[in-house]
Amino acid sequence: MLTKRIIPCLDIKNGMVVKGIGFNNLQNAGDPVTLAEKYSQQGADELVFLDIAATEEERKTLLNLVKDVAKNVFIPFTVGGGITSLSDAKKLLRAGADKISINSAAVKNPQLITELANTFGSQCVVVAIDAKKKDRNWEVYINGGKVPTGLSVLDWAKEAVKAGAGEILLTSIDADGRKKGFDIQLTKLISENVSVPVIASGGAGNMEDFFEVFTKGKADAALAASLFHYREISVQEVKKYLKKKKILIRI
Ligand code: 0VR
Repeated sequence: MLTKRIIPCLDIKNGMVVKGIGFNNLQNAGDPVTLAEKYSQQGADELVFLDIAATEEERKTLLNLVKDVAKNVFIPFTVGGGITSLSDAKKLLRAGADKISINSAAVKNPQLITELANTFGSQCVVVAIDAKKKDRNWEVYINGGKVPTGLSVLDWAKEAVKAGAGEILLTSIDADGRKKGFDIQLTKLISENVSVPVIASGGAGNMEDFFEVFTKGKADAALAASLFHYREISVQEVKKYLKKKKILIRI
């Protein structure tokens, strides 16, 4: 059994960390490199940087940010947001990112997943899926949670893994930023049906939420933003709590 991973997420806009609720009302949450160093010192297993503006200008900022982080932070980190081609991915990996995450571009062109996996290896390729509850199912949204695709999350996750995804980053838009807990049903459904690690994302509000998503949700890793950025709980405290609850964790 692999150890469960705790992954702080730094959503980036105009070079600063931002955080909102349900992908809206973004507030400034601090400097990315400072926060990244803090989380690394607190014992985070990995980091995710998500460029949620994903404009051309922002792309250059992100590249410089990746270089700065790679110089100062020594845990694996994933970079996502607006990646639409092999060359985008190559620049970010060359700058020091360990993995890249693709979302909208993968839905529009699943072949890109295969090209990335064949070029850089599946272990570098995270497919991010933003999910919104629809009746008794979940629908895939793209473009920063704004555009419904009509795709079932389960079908898309299976297709993405078949295309070469090495990991699934599964975000509940409904839960995002509310600190009311992860979407356990969604996470369990995907974790039970794909053969690659699933990172649960969206809604982390307290230490019990992590325990629940690792046990009932069967997640391999748990991502959180608001909870950590607003300093309500540290990564260490979460890890100490999980260790006491007999969850296999790196401390
Ligand atoms: P928390 O619920 O605060 O832990 O958020 C975790 C996760 O949902 C967010 O870090 C991030 O995935 C939200 N994503 C996006 C976005 C936020 C604003 C705009 C766009 C996006 O495209 O993923």
